[in-house]
Amino acid sequence: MLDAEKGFREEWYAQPLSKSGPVISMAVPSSYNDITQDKDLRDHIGWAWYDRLFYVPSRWQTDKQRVVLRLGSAHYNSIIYLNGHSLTSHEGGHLPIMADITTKLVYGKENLVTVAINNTLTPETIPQGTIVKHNDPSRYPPGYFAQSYNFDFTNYAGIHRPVYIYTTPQTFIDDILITTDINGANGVITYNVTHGNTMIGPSRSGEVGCSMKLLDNEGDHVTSAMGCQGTIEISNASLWWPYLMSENPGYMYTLLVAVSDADGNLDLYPQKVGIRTLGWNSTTLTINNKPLYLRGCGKHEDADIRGKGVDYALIVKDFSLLKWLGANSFRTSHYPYAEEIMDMADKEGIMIIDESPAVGLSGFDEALMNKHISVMQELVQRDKNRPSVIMWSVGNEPKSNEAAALNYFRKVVSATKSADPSRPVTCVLNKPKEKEYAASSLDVILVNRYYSWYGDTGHLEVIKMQTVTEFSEWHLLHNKPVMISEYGAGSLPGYHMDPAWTWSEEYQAELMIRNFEAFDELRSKGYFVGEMIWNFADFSTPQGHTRPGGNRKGIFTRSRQPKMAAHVLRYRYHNLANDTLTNSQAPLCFTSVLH
Ligand code: GCB
Repeated sequence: MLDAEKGFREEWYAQPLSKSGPVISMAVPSSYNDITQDKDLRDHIGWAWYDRLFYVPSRWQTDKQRVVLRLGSAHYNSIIYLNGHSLTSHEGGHLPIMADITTKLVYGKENLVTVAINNTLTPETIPQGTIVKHNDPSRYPPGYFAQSYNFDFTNYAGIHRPVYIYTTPQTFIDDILITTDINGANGVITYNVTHGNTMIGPSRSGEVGCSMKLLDNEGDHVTSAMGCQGTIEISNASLWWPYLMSENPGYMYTLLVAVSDADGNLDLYPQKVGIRTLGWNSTTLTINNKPLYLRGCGKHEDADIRGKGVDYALIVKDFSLLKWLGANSFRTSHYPYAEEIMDMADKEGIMIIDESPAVGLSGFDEALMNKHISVMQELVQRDKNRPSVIMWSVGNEPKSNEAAALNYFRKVVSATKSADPSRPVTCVLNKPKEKEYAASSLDVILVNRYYSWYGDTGHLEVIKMQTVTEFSEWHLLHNKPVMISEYGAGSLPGYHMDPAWTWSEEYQAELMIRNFEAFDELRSKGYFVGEMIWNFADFSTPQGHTRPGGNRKGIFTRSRQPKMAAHVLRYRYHNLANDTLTNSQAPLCFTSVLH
């Protein structure tokens, strides 16, 4: 029988793990699931242990450096030890974990960091899951259990993002908050810098000062300012525009923040700043006062071998494909993505609907709500300065037909808005609008609909009618902008059937084209603000009889090769981009190609 607590009881963290038993090599960052040939490791539920020895120079101590350990993320529940002592813990994957380790290090020697990670999901975690215990001894071995969860992607586990140890001076920049505005042709940057002090050694922290230098995207000096809070106005500013909405998308200045104290400590941080405004009302989303139409994809952090581990080549490839498609946006379905991905989005002018890990929630009690609010606060804290982030999504497909969802989402949305009043807040819905309790709290209504796939399978001819009716009614009911956040069909690359048949490339492509007819009609009504195909690429899911090798709704294969659908979408998105540039709402003429 499995002894989950053994590592803690035997204090595996007190020495290198290899002294407590056999260890295997593991890549960081990566999910551990698909790295080896071992089925038990792939399907492991419970604690996994990592460790690493690292050398710390004594210079860091003589220079009175503050030292920080930062993990980009670890999934799901992590306990971190340093040199055999408990350092910190964190619940939830997809968001960073940080700890000041200055006084816990041994300088001029090797140090040991140990991380215990547990991927178990329960009704109290976000996302939720259930451990199903099978107690029938005639059918299952003793103690047999399985993890189940209500979402459609593999619960990959491990240290998914880079781990850094970095230093700062003992007086350091703790946080920077940037907001931007436009005043005629001028850009306005408002900044608020907070600083901290480690209190090692004497310090005159009262005498800390801040100074700012603003550089343009070539690195040339634009202007300077003094003070930890302030406003900078830039004449004839270059604005941050989305891809294909300007000749020069993703323009960013660098605010070089300097914090210094009377002891000669100087901390510098080059904060990227994209100047842009967002607006929203009952029909429209705007960026820099121009109406926005989102042409995008739902995505996943997902690849073979690596699972959800950060992979630089894959990040660059995905952005290259997004631009090839003519997409201007994606949703970080169904959890916050790596900061390396968010950096690319800022730089390339790709807009992001930034989603929390709250996928498929139910139950809606106060404890879950408080946890959900903390996750939203952590997410806002991480991504608040990113020009690419144009909307927060508090979750995907909650069971918001439960009456308790009303109060729950009011509070989660309102807490998100207090954390950041500058962006609209949504939640991605799928319940019938007649009995739905989250929508009334949202700024923009995002709905997932799979007409002619999960319902009326094979009847592509009903898509237009059903989609137009559905989305018009959502708008009518809530008087808010609406968009389709998921639609699509599975297809097996190379499988062709004409006339179109489910799972063929033709079916996927024609289903999209029928949807486009509906979207164009909805656009002409003036409140339909975007469309996102499900999904950018095929991705891994739990094994199941409706998931041949995973979810196959990708318009690209898992190895990022285009299916017919990708070419169809590319044609549409580039046309839409031209259409948006000329500000016309006219429907496109592409819809009859496959008829
Ligand atoms: C959905 C979910 C997404 C699934 C998709 C599907 O509504 O939001 O996570 O993968 O449907 O393919 O069924």
